[in-house]
Amino acid sequence: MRRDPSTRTTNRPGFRPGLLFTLGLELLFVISMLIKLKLLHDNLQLPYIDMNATDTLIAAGSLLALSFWVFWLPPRGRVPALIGLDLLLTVLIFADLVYFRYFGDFLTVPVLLQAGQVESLGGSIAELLRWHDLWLFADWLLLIGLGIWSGMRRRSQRASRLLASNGSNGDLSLRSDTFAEGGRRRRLLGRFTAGLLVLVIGASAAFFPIRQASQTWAKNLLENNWWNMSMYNVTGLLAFHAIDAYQYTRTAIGKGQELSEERLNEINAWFDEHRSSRSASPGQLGRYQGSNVVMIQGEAFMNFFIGKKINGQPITPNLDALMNDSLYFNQFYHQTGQGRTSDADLGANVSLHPLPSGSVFIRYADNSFDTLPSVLKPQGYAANVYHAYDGSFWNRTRMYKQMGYDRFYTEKDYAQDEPLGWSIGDRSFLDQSVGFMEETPQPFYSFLISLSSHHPYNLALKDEEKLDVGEFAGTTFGDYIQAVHYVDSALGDMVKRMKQDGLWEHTIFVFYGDHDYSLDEREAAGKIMGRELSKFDYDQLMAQVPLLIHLPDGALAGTYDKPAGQLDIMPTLLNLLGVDAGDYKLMGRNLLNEDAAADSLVVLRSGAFTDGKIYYEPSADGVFENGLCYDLKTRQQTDVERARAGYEEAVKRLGISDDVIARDLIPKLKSQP
Ligand code: GP9
Ligand code: MN
Repeated sequence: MRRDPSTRTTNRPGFRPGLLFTLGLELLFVISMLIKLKLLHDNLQLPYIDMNATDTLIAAGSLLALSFWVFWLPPRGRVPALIGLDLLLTVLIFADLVYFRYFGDFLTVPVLLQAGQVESLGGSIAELLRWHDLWLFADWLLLIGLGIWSGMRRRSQRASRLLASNGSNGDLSLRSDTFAEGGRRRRLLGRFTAGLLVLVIGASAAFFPIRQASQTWAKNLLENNWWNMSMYNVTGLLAFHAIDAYQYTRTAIGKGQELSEERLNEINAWFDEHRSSRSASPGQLGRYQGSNVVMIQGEAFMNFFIGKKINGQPITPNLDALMNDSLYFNQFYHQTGQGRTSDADLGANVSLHPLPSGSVFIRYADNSFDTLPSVLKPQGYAANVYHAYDGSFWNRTRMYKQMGYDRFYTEKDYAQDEPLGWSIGDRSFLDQSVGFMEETPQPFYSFLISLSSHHPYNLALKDEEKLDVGEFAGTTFGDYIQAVHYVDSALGDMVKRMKQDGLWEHTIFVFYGDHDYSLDEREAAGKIMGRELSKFDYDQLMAQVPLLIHLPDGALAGTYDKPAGQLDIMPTLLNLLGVDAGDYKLMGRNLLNEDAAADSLVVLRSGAFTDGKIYYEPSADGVFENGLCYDLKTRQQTDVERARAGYEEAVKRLGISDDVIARDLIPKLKSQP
């Protein structure tokens, strides 16, 4: 039967999710995702980090910015697009939640690409799931309904359109086409403007508060991120992932850029020229082959109070005693940058300089490095790392896996029997760690990172652990002295146990400080040292930490005043253990090299350096001549020209190290003849 044209349905408005409807859907989407983000946040139970109004604004803004394009789609695509986006984000939030329960961290692009880490969740995934996680999927019921409904609407629309076209009349349809054309254009413009508005509003709501934070209390956040959780605290989950993806891409592009042949040759030539500085003196290679190595990195452990007393009481009696049969380097420098503890770790275990900004542990954790554990393992060593704190701090979990350790013992592995400061006290930490070592096959390399002497140093110590710090009582400086005294005592207990348990005589024991104590206390430090300190004295003091090496038979003991730095630890140890450090692309040198002409330059990340005769402090503007050069004998300023050659070499080294890291060069350099 032919239908009367006047009853045709062409101009009857079929179901089209108009802008208002889309806006409603968008609102629903944002609200439901906000609820999920809040659910995730509450599950994380992060101390000190709440989800306040600004965080909610950032999250809502991120959601709008993520979904603005939905407005640009033809009406029938909008419901499926929002459903798809909801599914994707829900999966992301859920994956982050599960990953966090295990690693205390969020998924990042490198983690996803390095499937190994996710795999290691393996069988334990089921244990990481909770029934209440189902709330994250509650809106899917609604979405399924919405999907079915929108599908049905579309089908019935199509059917009526078909019907209408069957009964169309040429003239009329021409006229209505012109009409429709105008309407389509208007709708397109409306769609485009609405999408753009949503994008601008969303991006602004997310961007401005993040920028405000990163310019004030979370300064340099993007470059110098030390913990994904603190980044999350500022950016929220979605912007965190966006920034992570951006940084990953930027790093990958940087890595992918080919270095010129000339630059590669220059870098190779530098490592070749310095080969003998890294190698052992004749007859020395492998003097302690097969010994265990226990290396402790002391938190904020400086050098100026070693061997000193306060009110007649020794501050570090245990280290002082250990010094009698150890090598003590009293002109030893930390070479850290913004990556602080992680940079010291990198210097000692990888023998490369840290970066000018950020932490290598965070930015280049998927590089291929030659590390103390990775070089020792083929020699038959077990290699473990111990730190009784959150494994994700400084991105350690990932970095340590990449560095080749067998196992990373984190706070989860330690009995919380001595709560002190950020974690358990170092006494318990060191003691429990020795317990773990005793179950480890020998020889082993154990790297331990202490924590009790962390800023702000106000430990609730028991009375018998305290020193009488006199005039410094109740000050941060006094608390610091108390804290390092406590750590010294914990070290003493550890050495005692190692001796009792028969480990000591098979072990090279190393202790060094990671970085300065971040206090501007020139006068107080001078009082401990028994002399007034000049500005230069204090600058130099802030750059120095102790290095103590105890050899299994107590040989080579004494105080060494040659300049040295954290990067020198790895080559020194490798040679003692029978691995020629000359074969590896390390930037440090062997401190036991007896060649008098051996290189003596110690370069700090700031560009400051010393060769034992002079000490150069660069100026903030980076102009060589504006830097200050000090004569270490007179301790007075001297002609800056004396520092020129050293300065050029220092700049060269930092540049080489930066290239090696940013271009992930170690494998390439090793493959070159
Ligand atoms: C935390 C610790 C501290 O795990 O290593 O790092 P820091 O703040 O000193 O860099
Ligand atoms: Mn530290």
